Amino acid sequence: MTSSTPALNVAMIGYAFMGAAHSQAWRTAPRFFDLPLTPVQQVLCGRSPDALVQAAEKLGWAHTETDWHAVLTRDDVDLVDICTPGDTHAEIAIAALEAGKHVLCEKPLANTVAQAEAMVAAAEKAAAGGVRAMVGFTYRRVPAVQLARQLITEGRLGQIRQVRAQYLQDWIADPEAPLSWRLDKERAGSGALGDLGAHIVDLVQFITGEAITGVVGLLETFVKERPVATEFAGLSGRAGTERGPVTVDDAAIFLARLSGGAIGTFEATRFAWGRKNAIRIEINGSKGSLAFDFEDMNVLQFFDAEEGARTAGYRRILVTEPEHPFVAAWWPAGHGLGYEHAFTHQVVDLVNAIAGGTQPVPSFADGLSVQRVLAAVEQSSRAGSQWHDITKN
Ligand code: SOE
Repeated sequence: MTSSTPALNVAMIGYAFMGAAHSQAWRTAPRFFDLPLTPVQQVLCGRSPDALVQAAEKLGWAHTETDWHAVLTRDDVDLVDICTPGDTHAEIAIAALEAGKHVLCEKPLANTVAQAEAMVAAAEKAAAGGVRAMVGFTYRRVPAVQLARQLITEGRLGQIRQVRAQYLQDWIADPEAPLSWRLDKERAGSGALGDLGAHIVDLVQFITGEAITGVVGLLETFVKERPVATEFAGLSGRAGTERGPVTVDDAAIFLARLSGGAIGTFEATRFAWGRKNAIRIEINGSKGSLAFDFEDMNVLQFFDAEEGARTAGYRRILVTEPEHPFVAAWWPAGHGLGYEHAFTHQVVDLVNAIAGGTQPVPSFADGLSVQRVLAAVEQSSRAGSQWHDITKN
């Protein structure tokens, strides 16, 4: 693609589900948005040479590397996009920032608070030299979520009193669903809590503008052993018969207090049969309520309590007008956006921040604040669901 704006050469580490989503975002962003820099899909990095070459061709990457260290020595790489499991985030992100590369890192930021703190320190140091770091809490950039944030900022909900947040999936509700890295504490950090709970913690903190200050948590693992997936069976040759332990939570629920005085209930599970990717957020304020469900992602429900009782009711706002965040770049009103568009919006905001010399959000510090909540929920659950005050850590 020829472009009139300077190139931003990108290297991406990992190319599974998130890698595919990020690839399409890097490719699409400059085709729909006017960007001050043009992303170039320069290098794809992964460990299996044959699969890597095939993925690079399919996803549109010009070159490949099988060792991420080699990526960081390349002069033709300006930004490193980390789409690997959580246990590798800290090491790669810190090394990339030290090598002067901007970083986009998938969520959750890390597997532990200590790793996340080290990443924040590296990001702050790098920022002094104009090198930027951002964590990929993509759902912030769904237009309906942005509109929710705008309405709250404008005071349309008044004082926030109560928050209800759920992230419901069902992909391991079947006890015979195979083990994957997402069920391995070493690699994923935690289960539904970090994978799904991290999103709703970030969304609630973003939409309300308030921080979670304390929690009471309860984690449960319903299925303690699962069949080992073929690709994880190693050399045993017993794929399909071998079983391995699940070392993470299957479901996580917690109560929370927010810095502005609101209280919240949170639920993250992979055991909600029939719910595929249901992120449901409901916020009640002194002047009204908002409700969002990702399974109907182009809609935001708004109840204005200041309207007379005769006509008041939840208003279904179809968030597809050019006046709505990001929408003007896409299709005419009513045509709707999907899951992948939020990834494109993430690239747009990141590229604008890099070119404008500003801190992209969510920052690594935002990622750390989520990590602290996740750790507090785990500690609370371990301690028999005792109250855990995050501000005292
Ligand atoms: C799997 O549960 C998963 O891919 C998460 O890891 C993502 O963050 C979420 O967006 C969709 O579901």
